[in-house]
Amino acid sequence: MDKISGAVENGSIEYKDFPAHVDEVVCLKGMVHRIREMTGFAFIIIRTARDVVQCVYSPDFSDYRLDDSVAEECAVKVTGKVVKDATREGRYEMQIHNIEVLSHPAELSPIVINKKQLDNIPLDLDLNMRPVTLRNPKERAVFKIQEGIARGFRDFLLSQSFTEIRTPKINAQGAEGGANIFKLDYFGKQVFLAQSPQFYKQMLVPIYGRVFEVGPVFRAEHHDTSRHLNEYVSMDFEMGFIDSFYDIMNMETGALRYIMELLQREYAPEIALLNVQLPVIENIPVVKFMDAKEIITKKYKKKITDYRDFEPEEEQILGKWAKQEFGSDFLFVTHYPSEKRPFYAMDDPADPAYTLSFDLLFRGIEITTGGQRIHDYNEQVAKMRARGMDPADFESYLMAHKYGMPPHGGLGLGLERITMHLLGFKNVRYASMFPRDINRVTP
Ligand code: AMO
Repeated sequence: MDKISGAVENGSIEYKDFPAHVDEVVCLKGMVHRIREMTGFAFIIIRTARDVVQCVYSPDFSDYRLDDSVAEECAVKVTGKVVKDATREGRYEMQIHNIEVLSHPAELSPIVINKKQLDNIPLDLDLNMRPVTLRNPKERAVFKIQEGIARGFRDFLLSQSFTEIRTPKINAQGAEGGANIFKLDYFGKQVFLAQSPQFYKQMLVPIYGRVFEVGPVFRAEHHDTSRHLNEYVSMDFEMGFIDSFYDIMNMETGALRYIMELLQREYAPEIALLNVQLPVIENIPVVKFMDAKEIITKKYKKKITDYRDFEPEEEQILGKWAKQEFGSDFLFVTHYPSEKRPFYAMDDPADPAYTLSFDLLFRGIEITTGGQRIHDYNEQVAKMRARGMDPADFESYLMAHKYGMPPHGGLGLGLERITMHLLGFKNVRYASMFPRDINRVTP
């Protein structure tokens, strides 16, 4: 009788372990990335889960006889001896003893993916061919780094006594207002796709104190812009018993610092491959919304046309200002006008035209919105009514307020947005593995 032990050995060595195995025979499983035939020998480059490893075929030490059965994008198991690379200082390679071909592609890819960089492929073609283009080491490195960002966010918050939650994405109400909400027919009833986990994370504060979620959210963006997706990953947290919304900004600063340290420590190959300049995070400067507007007009001589929000160009000016004045890639802007913030934002008691809320700009672009929320039931109901909302439509959300909740606040950080700006992409689609935009639902 078969018995399942629960152990799955990969049986393949990782490149980082090569130095400890010099002169030993080891096994490497991966895809044939590239074959370069030379006179009397050949380089067979193997792409493993994270590495691209140089293996050398030569009749002098290979039992295997190289023929047409090994082609690019064959899945192979290679055995051979680890040796120092004679021509590249500090690098290692494998002298191939044998190659077992596990599978063959039906066709060769129409796109050359085994160069350092995909050659000027238009974005649309890159996205259409993602199952193939992601095989390129630089393209796949983007999402390894993205893994590190989400992992850092999660690990840091777990270390700060947060509880990880998973909230529904099919909802009776939208949380963020505005027209960018997807409507869905739900067995004859109209429901909505979650724009954010806002209601649920707040409801869970009286229960778990501090909660977070990393999950998909949906925004029906009607315009094709370089920084909006219709589905993106929102990294949210919400924390109770705060003294002020500065607690939220402090927690985010700690999380970002942890993320950058984690990337430096555990994602060095990808950071090097993509030539990423990781920001050093010490103290992040803070400026009030109206003071920021004044800086934009007085120092940068830009005429302000809208005092309710920033134009993208204004955010860029502020990014430049933060870098020049404080050497910081990040800038917190606080006290946004109440009329541009959602109904759950707490107004500033000192001046209710503004809210106890903030955005975080990274290199001149918004990556986070957050702030303190209204926790008092009557105050929340009054603000809803003042905005023409019917509190009866939000009965389950308001249960949290009605039956008691602590002062609290939180934030939402767009995973693709932070990835995009960390890696210097001009378009957010490069930072989404399989982006959804107004024209795209495949692959
Ligand atoms: P907001 O709507 O500002 O706030 O969203 C928070 C962050 O999510 C990212 N983001 C997007 N990323 C890609 N495509 C989009 N269409 C898109 N829209 C937003 C941005 C933005 O800063 N509930 C609040 C957060 C909170 O207060 O806790 C919210 O969702 O990085």
